[in-house]
Amino acid sequence: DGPSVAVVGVTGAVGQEFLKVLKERDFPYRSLKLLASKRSAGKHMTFEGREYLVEELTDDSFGGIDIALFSAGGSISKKFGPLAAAQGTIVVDNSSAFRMDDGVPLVIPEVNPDAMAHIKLGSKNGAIIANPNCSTIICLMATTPLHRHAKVKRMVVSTYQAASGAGAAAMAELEQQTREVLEGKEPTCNIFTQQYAFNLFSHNTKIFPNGYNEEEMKLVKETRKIWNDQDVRVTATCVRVPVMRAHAESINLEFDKPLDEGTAREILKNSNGIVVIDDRAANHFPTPLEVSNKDDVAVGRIRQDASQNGNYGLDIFVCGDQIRKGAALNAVQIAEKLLQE
Ligand code: 2RA
Repeated sequence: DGPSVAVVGVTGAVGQEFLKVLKERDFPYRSLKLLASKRSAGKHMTFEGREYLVEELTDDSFGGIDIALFSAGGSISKKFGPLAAAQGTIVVDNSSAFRMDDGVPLVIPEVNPDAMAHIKLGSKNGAIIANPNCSTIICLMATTPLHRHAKVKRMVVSTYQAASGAGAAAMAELEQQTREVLEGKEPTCNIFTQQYAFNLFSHNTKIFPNGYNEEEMKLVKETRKIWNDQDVRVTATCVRVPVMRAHAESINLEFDKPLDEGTAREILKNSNGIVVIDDRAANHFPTPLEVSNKDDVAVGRIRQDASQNGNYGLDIFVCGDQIRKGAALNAVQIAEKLLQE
């Protein structure tokens, strides 16, 4: 008999994807508890042939729960994550609340599984394991296999981020605005302060004194923590683009030793969770639509950085589903790791 599992934030885009992924991967839960805010509690959900009542999240929700998957925003994670861990639950948290805490592993199972090796299911001590930010997961899924072969000294990332990263309401607003604009109407702007359809804009997070926004600083800081390398130089520009649910990223890498594009392509072809789409003759490279609702992160445009001498630099283009590998799949894979003795 498997673990008892709770899903916190079950009615959100990621919460719903948690259920989808648990089902598709036949996760062996013994029991399932669906938790949401007071506003969403009371709904009924049918899942894997069983009827569930969505319960309101309270301090007492976690008694007897082995694993809790959280995706209900940072404030809910901050309030209930430690409470659940104190009751012996292992929390896998998709929010940014604990990602940079020293005692909290920040994990991409294909990249740094050892970071969570000390956390054991069934021990009376609970724990919190943090799911990295989606743009970080997608970036590091593609770059870590190369980094393991030739150490990355510097990484420059430009992201093209989907509406789903701002939640289900943002996806709905993009669709609504697109219809409105095509009908010659004023676009409805509730989630974003400006027109999103047929437009793009700097990521909708706060700007720090250094001029970077929060999304960019997540990429910088989370990369250093996950690679356990405080010296790697990372810079990023994060942009919101009118795409539904998959992020795209243009990444420039500088290595400490030569890495030719042929070797890089072979490394990536043999990397778990990666599919190489790099067909120059057909001009076929990763696209958000092609990776949407899929597990793998797609990598293409693999080429030597022409601005670098020798083969010390590479440019690549990466796409990954933000709700899946960028959030729900990665979290469920962390939960699966807990099942492995
Ligand atoms: C975004 N990374 O895409 C965020 C979602 N967590 O806005």
